[in-house]
Amino acid sequence: MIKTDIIDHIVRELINAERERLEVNKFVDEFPELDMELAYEVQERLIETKCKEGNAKVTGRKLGLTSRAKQEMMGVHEPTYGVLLDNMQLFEGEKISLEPLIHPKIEPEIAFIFNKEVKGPIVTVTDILAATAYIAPAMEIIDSRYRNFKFTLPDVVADNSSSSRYLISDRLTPVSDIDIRLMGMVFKKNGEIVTTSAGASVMGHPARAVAWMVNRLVKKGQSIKPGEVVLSGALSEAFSIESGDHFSVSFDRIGSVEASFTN
Ligand code: OOG
Ligand code: MG
Repeated sequence: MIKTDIIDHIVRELINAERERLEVNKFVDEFPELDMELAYEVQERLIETKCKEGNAKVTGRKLGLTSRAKQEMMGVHEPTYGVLLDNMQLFEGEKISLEPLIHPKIEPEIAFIFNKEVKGPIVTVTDILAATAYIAPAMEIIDSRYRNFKFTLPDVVADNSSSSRYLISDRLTPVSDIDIRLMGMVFKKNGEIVTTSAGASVMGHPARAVAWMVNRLVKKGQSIKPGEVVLSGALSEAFSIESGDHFSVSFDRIGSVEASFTN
């Protein structure tokens, strides 16, 4: 198959899997040419198609696999990124239906909300913080379209880094006098602590993960735009969700956010 046909094929399979709640086999076996470069091309086409056919709009971006806990859990050793769309956004207080999801997991994240453009190729932690209007507690619901949530790095990149839903607290905090590295995090499931972490678990500094992405986006002529949000990547491993579950993430200094799930 020629390259554009491979891209189209994978995009169709991934969109269909999400719509029909089906797991698909990873693509690297069928298409050995699926390297990281091609995978990001698939991701780009996937997002274009979703925007066109599903009338979705880009709200920001997400990092994936930025903490050692996540890399070990998924058996990969490099971060990835993906795109957030308006139809992925959830709001505080709403019950979240598991009905449209395949095998969702939830993870604690830090959201960056930008009020300035940030463009690579040599963006640093300081540049990211200078362009950040607010940070906020967040949770991401990931839902890999791959069978048993198993994939290689190019597979997960093609699948928009497992993006499914995201939830950001309405409490926004200016980043100015906060050392995000030292912000402790407590993650609870049904009232019990399931894991704890701190900002530094994300590549030493969550803003470093954001800078890493921005410096790669420039190869595609892309940047973070004012008003966009970026999720740092999970500070811990992810947890499977069942109907009736309630999760909360609390951070030092910036507050907490909660999510309740139903059928
Ligand atoms: C890939 C997405 C990882 C994170 O925060 O680490 C991610 C996956 O684990 O399925 O969103
Ligand atoms: Mg995540």
